[in-house]
Amino acid sequence: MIRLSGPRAAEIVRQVVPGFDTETSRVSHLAKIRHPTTGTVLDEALVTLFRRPHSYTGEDVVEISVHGGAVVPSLVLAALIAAGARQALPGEFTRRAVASGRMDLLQAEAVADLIDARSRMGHQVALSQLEGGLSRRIADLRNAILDLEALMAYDIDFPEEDEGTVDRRRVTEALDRTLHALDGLLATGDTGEMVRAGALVVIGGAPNAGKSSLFNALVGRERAIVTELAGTTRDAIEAVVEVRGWPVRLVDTAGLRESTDIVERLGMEISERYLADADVVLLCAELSEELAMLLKRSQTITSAQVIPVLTKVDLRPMAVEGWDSTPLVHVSARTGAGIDTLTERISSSLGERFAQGVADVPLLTRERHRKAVAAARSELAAFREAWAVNDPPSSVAAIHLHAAAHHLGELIGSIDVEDVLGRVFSTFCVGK
Ligand SMILES: Nc1nc2c(ncn2[C@@H]2O[C@H](COP(=O)(O)OP(=O)(O)O)[C@@H](O)[C@H]2O)c(=O)[nH]1
Ligand SMILES: [Mg+2]
Repeated sequence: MIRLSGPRAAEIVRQVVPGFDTETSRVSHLAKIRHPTTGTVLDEALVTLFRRPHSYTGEDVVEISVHGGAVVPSLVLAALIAAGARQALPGEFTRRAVASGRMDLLQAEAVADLIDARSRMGHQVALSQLEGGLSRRIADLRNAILDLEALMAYDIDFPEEDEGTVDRRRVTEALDRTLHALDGLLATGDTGEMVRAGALVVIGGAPNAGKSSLFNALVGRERAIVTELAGTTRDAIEAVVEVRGWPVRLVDTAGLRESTDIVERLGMEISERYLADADVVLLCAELSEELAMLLKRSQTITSAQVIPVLTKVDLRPMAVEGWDSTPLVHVSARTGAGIDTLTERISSSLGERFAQGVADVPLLTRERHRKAVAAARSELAAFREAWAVNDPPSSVAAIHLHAAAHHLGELIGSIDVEDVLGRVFSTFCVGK
C-alpha cells in the first residue's frame, strides 16, 4: 500500500488518477493509475481518500493499494513523486499523527512496539499502551501535580486570606498519594523493559557440556556452531525466542573455565558479563560434582535465578547421588528428554524474577519513561521536603512542582518537545 498524507494529497492523486473523486471520503475506488506526464497506465489499484481529521495522521490521506512485486510499487511511487509528492521520512506518518493530536508520544511509541513485538506479552502490552492506558495514567498524575500547583499559586497570591490559606494536611496527603503512585509506576519498569526487549536467559557452564546443543534444542533450529572441540563458541550467540509466552533473549556463551588462549579468554569475559546481567542462568555440566562446583562459582558472578542442568542424560542413568541443593533438570539435547521440564522451570523462574506481572498494566516500557517518571518523582520529593519546613517559602518550592509536571508532560508529549520527538521517531521504519 502506498500512502500519501498532507493538504495536497488528493490533488496529487488526481494527477495520476484523472477524474478521481475528491469529495467522497472513506470509499474505495477501483482506478487506473497513470504517469502524470506520459499518461502511461501503470496499474489498476484501489484508491481511498480519508478527509482530515478522520485519518491516521489527522491530515488528508490517500491510500493506494497497488499490485505488489518489484516493479509496480516503485513505478507508482515514481509517478506520485513526479506529480509533486515526496518520500516520507522514517516514522513521519506517526509523527504527523502526534503533531495533529491524533495520538500522543506514548501511543506513537506503542505503534513501534506493536510492529516490533516478538511475543504475545509484548503484543498485549503494546496494544494497551496504544489504546492509551499509560497515557491516561501519566495524565492523571500530571493533573494531580497541576492541582497542587494551583493550590500553591492561591496560597502565594492570597497568603493572608483567612479561609484562603491552604489546608496543609490536604496538600501533604495529595503529595504522598502522588509520590506513592509514581513509585508504583517506577516499579513496573523492569517488567516493562523485559516485555519489550526480552528476558535475558543465559546458558553457561563447562566447555563441551552441551551448551550449544541445548541452545539449538531450545531455539528449535541449528543456529549455534556445535563441535567436539572444547571452546568452539568464543563469542556469545543470541536468539530471540518465546518460552511459554515469555519473550526471551537466549544466549549461548563460551564455557566457564581457565584458559590461556587469548581469544577464548575474551569469550569467557563476555560470558561472565552476560551471566552478571542475566535474569535466568541455565548452568550446564555433564557430571553432578562438576555442576555443584560451578553452582558455587556462579554465585559470585551473578545474582540471577540459576537453574542447574545436567546434560547428555542419554549417556548415563538419571540417578544423582549426593545432590541436595536446588532441584536439577536432566536434559538430553540429542533425544529431547527434559526440554519440556526445562522450559517449565525457565517460565517459573521468570515468574519469580518479574514479580510485577504483565497484567498490572500500564507498564513503563522504555528508559525514556523511567527517566521522566524518576525525574518527576525527585522534584516532587524536593517540593515535599521544602513544603514540610516551609523554607524556602511556597513560591520557591512551587518551582519543583512545576518541574515535576513538566517532566510528565514531556513524557506524554503534551508540551512542545521537538528534540524528544526527534529521538522517538528516529527509530521508526519508513511508512509508519
Ligand atoms: N550424547 C549426547 N551428546 C551430546 C548432547 N549434547 C551435546 N552432545 C555432544 O557433546 C559435544 C559438545 O557439545 P556442544 O553443544 O558443542 O557443547 P558446548 O561446548 O558446551 O557448547 C558435541 O560432540 C555434542 O554432539 C546430548 O544430549 N547427548
Ligand atoms: Mg558451545
